[in-house]
Amino acid sequence: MRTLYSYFRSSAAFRVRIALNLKGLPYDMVAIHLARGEQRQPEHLQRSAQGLIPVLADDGLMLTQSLAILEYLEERHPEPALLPTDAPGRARVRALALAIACDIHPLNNLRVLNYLEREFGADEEARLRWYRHWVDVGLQAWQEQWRRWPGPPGPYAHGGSPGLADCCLVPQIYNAQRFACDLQAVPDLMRVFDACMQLPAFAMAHPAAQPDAP
Ligand SMILES: N[C@@H](CCC(=O)N[C@@H](CS)C(=O)NCC(=O)O)C(=O)O
Repeated sequence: MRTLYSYFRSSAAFRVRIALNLKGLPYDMVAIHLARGEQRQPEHLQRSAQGLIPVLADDGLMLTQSLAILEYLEERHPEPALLPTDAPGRARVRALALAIACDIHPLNNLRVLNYLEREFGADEEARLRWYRHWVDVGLQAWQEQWRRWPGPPGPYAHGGSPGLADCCLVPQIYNAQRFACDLQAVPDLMRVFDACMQLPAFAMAHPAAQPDAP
């Protein structure tokens, strides 16, 4: 049996929940309460030396890093595919996924926001400004990049079936909504988000649907 170490609001765990659901792979969920610091407890550091979630325990392996987990699931369970069959398509989808996972999300992680507060005295308003700035510029550039290299017609990020880019985009939009970022500037992304959220795999993975949600 697989176990996902998750937290309802974690967008990196949200990516993995979507992928497991899309592929129809059952899993148990263990909640790691990030706001209480459970990710830094010795028990969790045994799973992830970085003290992060998600971690997926599968087949005797302790897998970390959401994008590596998604690629692992894709290799082990190829259908339904998260990646296109053509190399240019795969490059496009991976670039879209990585633009979120490497360039937007890490700047706004809990530990980064906490460090800004602790070491630089950033108050709530300053942290919000930081958060919104990186989401706004990141998503607007994402939309521009997405338009410049058109993929197959939607409704998803790359054609008629959801994939790796959607697994990253949807949680990032959820975060942006939570922090009242400027989503009017990214109408194309909102259309993709809305199409994804119609699917049970995405709806079931949503933070509000998680057993550890308050
Ligand atoms: N690059 C990692 C990022 C994982 C990550 O940042 N997880 C966050 C939750 S979304 C976390 O565990 N944060 C704990 C903290 O900031 O202390 C991945 O994609 O798995």
